[in-house]
Amino acid sequence: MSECVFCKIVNKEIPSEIVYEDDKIIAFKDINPIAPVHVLFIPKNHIASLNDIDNENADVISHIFIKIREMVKELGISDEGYRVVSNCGALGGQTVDHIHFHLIGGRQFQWPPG
Ligand code: DGP
Repeated sequence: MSECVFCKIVNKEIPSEIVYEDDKIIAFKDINPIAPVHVLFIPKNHIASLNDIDNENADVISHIFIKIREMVKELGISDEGYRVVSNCGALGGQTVDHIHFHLIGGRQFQWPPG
């Protein structure tokens, strides 16, 4: 059994607030939201980070971005703006080693990030 916390969410071994799911991906609310909208999109198959994207798994990554596009339209934040972030590795601030895309929105963000 996987020790990965996001694999456990995929397998429903731990609870989460799922907002979208299909056979390839799942999206759920971040446990520690930093904005009014904070949803994590992940592939169901374990991919560790951006460093592990290749020609074999690129389809699921593009699928995630199509679903993000659909969700921001549904949420009505597509015109006002939002941010999609994938932290990679220690310096990038990645704390869960299962690739994920943070969809954050509903407030003003600054640049550069800290
Ligand atoms: P990152 O720092 O980019 O690796 O972001 C990991 C995010 O995952 C962080 O914002 C908190 C969230 N997270 C960690 N564990 C859980 C969990 O068990 N459930 C949910 N819903 N989110 C989690």
